[in-house]
Amino acid sequence: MLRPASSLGSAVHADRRARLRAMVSGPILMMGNGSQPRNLPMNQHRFRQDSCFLYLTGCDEPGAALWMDGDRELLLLTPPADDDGLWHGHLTPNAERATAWGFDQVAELGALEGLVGDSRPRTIAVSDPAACARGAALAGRPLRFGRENGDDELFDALIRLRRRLGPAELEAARQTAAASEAAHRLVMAQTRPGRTEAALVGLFEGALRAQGRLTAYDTILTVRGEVLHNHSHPNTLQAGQLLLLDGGGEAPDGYAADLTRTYPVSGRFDPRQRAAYEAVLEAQTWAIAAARPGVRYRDLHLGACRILARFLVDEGLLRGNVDDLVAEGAHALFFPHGLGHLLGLDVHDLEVFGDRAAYAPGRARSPQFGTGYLRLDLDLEEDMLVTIEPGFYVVPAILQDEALRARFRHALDLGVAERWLGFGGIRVEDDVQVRPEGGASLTPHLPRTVAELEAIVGSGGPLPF
Ligand SMILES: [Mn+2]
Repeated sequence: MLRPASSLGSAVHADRRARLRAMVSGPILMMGNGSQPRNLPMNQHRFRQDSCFLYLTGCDEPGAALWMDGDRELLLLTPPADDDGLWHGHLTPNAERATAWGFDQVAELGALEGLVGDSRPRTIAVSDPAACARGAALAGRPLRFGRENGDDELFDALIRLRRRLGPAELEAARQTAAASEAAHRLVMAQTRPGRTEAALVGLFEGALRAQGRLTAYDTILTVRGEVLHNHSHPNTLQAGQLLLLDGGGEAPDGYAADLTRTYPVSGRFDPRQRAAYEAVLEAQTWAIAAARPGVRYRDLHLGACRILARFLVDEGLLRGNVDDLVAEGAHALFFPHGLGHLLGLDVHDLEVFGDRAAYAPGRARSPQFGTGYLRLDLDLEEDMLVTIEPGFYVVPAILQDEALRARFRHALDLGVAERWLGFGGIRVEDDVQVRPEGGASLTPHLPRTVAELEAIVGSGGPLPF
């Protein structure tokens, strides 16, 4: 079966390659990922192409490589096996497949060593260990995915190209966000006491599949939202709980959505839930509106922290001056993560390059608990796509931590905090295009306010499971 060409079209990828080659001299080798066995050789993990390779070629076949030397751009592909027609339904020759990806010149992947010779090309690491090792041998340098990423100039150029999204990319992201919105709405409508997390995660991921999407990351759907990356779904929903759903689809050409909503299982926020929810929503609304070119992302984070700290003081959870509490990091006892991250082909876009892509030169991670988890500290540029995702969590592991208790003894009212244990967590997350007039959510109509959520939760009909 011939895979569908990327919806972006091969001219977009050809233009990206031309821009990259104008930025970086010398031969360039880009390895694609191979297939990875899961529990036996023929039963494989779902294939995901390397994002930089996908960015430059649109080719989502396993076992491919891109060779660029002088004026030459060559796509290397794995030829079909003799029995591929039987098992996989295709025997399409390499040349025909390469044409579909917009390449005039094609070779078999086995020819790679002969092509590269001792030219010592620039290359970067990929997640597939075998392809990564092959790239390392060809480039004559060590490569470890996410650690030793290879040629600095090459990946700095890729960072500069990928960090701002073009119109076609924004449209791809918008379509995936729309499909993810539909899946979120379905779960909202089916949320009620007695429903299981398993049924709801099945509905969510099924709704993405039904729209031609897979998940961009493991879905977080839980009544224990205070566990930040909770990927288990063992619980039955009970009245009085909050359900947190952090999930998004991935388009066939790779662009991700990353959306979170939190709402009451019963369909009605109780007064305490409502107060906390309104504070998180106010922080998010403020930060989205403030996401303009030239604004430092860390300042959005700290502004959101101040709004949340005001709520924490009003509730008696913290004592003191709001600015001082945020400066010393006390807000992180209840909002321990960063405000968000870049979004694009990767759900944490470009995070494989570490903070090099997401922190401006001269900026480094804060040593402070909480702010140290901030994934992004750039001055925003028009058409960057970022998430804005403040939260409020009552985390036993934080409130029972002796070192944190000691450090914030003057600020934290433990007696009040203990009455909040069992509350769970709230997060509200949108995907936001940076615009001069203020950030624009890709899903402005996904229910977000208390009234909108209370209207939709539980409104769906019966399910057969
Ligand atoms: Mn996110």
